[in-house]
Amino acid sequence: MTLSPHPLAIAPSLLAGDFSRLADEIAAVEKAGADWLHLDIMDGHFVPNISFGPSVVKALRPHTKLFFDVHLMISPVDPYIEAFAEAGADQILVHAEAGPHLHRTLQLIKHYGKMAGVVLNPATPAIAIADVLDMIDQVLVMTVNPGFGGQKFIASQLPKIAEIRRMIDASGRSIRLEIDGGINAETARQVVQAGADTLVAGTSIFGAPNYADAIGAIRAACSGASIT
Ligand code: S6P
Ligand code: MG
Repeated sequence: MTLSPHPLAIAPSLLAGDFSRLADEIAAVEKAGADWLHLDIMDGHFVPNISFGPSVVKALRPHTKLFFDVHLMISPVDPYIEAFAEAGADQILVHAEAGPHLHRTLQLIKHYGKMAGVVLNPATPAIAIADVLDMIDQVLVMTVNPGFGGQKFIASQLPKIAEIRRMIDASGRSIRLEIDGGINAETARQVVQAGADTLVAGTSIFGAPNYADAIGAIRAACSGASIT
């Protein structure tokens, strides 16, 4: 197994930010050293919570140059791809569990010129992405059941992360491996050791008194982390 060729990217999840001043929160994490911004879209159907939609993404787009990593927890998802693409998403992530036609959904994301990723819930095996590896830019492994921020990291996902790292390496393609749920300095190191290169963190950044310190702590914990 090899280390990811990608430099570590840290993507604060805006879901844990103060919703009454989202633009300020984005500016603060950008200044604090965030690499990307992760935006969680929930529909109250695919997941038991509702967050915000494309109009909010569009309103936030002019406020930052950060890469918009848009995590769609919605079903059906195809009718909304165009709206999120036009709202300013840079990458659109869809759940393998959200519908029967994942390949078609990924084609649609590519049609709109966006980077595409597949998300796997904790109960979904790695094999679910095997036949779409040739058309994706990222795999996102959930280390909580999606729906709410602030949940406990599910450590049983570590072997799956390592398995997906091997699949990506074998594909020879440039595909990022992102992890989402319960990420803090301690769990960040574990997932990077398993092969991750991109980390979503909500509560551990936006819940911290100093965002730069929180991002720095995650980065420091991962520095030199070697895959075992
Ligand atoms: C999981 C959630 C994730 C978010 C989350 C991470 O329910 O929907 O997709 O990215 O906000 O938050 P935290 O607090 O676990 O880092
Ligand atoms: Mg997310």
